[in-house]
Amino acid sequence: MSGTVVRPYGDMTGDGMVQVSFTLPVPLDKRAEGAAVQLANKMGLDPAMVVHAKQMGDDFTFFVVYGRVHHLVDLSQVVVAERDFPLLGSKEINGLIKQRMRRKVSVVGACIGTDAHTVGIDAILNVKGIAGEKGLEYYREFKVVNLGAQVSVPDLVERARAEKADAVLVSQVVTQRDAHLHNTKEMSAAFREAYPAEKRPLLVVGGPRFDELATAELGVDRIFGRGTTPREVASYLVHALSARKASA
Ligand code: B12
Repeated sequence: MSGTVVRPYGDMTGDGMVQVSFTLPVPLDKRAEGAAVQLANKMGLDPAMVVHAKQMGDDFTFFVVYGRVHHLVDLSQVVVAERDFPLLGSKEINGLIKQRMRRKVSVVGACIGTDAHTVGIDAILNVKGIAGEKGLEYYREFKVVNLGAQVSVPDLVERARAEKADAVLVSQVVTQRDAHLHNTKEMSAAFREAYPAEKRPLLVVGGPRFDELATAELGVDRIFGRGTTPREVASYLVHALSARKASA
């Protein structure tokens, strides 16, 4: 095995052992366990062993299956969204906004659609922040309006206009029936319709289940995934807004 090729580690290095969990719409019995093993085999786990099974209500069973996969991962072939801007401290960020924008940066944030999961956007925007970092409200040079939960796209566009937003930050946590993708596309289309290209605010979405590489597909400028910290977002905004200003 070369240095860039790896396989999962379970009990011993390179043994290929993985654990997966899923729910089948059947009550718990021997046949249900057999069905879970068959599914795991079809997923490429061989051998596969049910290590946990718990009936949920009358007609469902939750399984944890442990087994061996024979696939290898070539690290040199992995494509990810790399951070293409420097990670700055709060003093530097405030200083650069003053120097390059010569005014405060206006940021409007919200959870859109029916999504009421505000903890993520609050972590990025509110002073309390997350992971020991303060949110954007703490930065002297950001003017932050956090609209909270279940904001409609037309209301978001209207408020962005009223606040002369430089950036609109949207959170989407619920992914059932791809709601996060549909809502984000609706939002980006509405901003494109409402603004001439050079005046449109930066569109930033975040949430734990986004693919950070999907910006073009969703029509946004940047996507942030799970574990994002406010400093990363503030650094990105300074970088992207400065670049825009320089090319205007
Ligand atoms: C707390 C919580 C709730 C609370 C929300 C309270 C609140 N004010 O936010 C309540 C109880 C209201 C709730 C309700 C529901 N919930 Co809920 N909830 C959770 C839970 C346990 C934690 C979410 C959370 O706060 N994470 C912590 C934050 C800090 O993390 P984060 O959101 O990922 O944010 C970070 C990054 O993603 C990123 N980020 C996020 N947004 C943004 C935005 C921008 C601009 C940027 C830059 C970055 C960024 O930065 C953040 C900081 O690092 C999760 C399960 C879990 N453990 O994740 C389920 C979960 C999200 N909920 C779920 C569900 C199904 C629901 C309900 C539909 C349940 C129901 N049947 O009623 C309702 C829906 C309500 C609604 N209308 O939206 C599912 C979603 C499943 C799916 N695939 O869509 C989850 C995953 C639970 C599960 N395993 O089933 N929920």
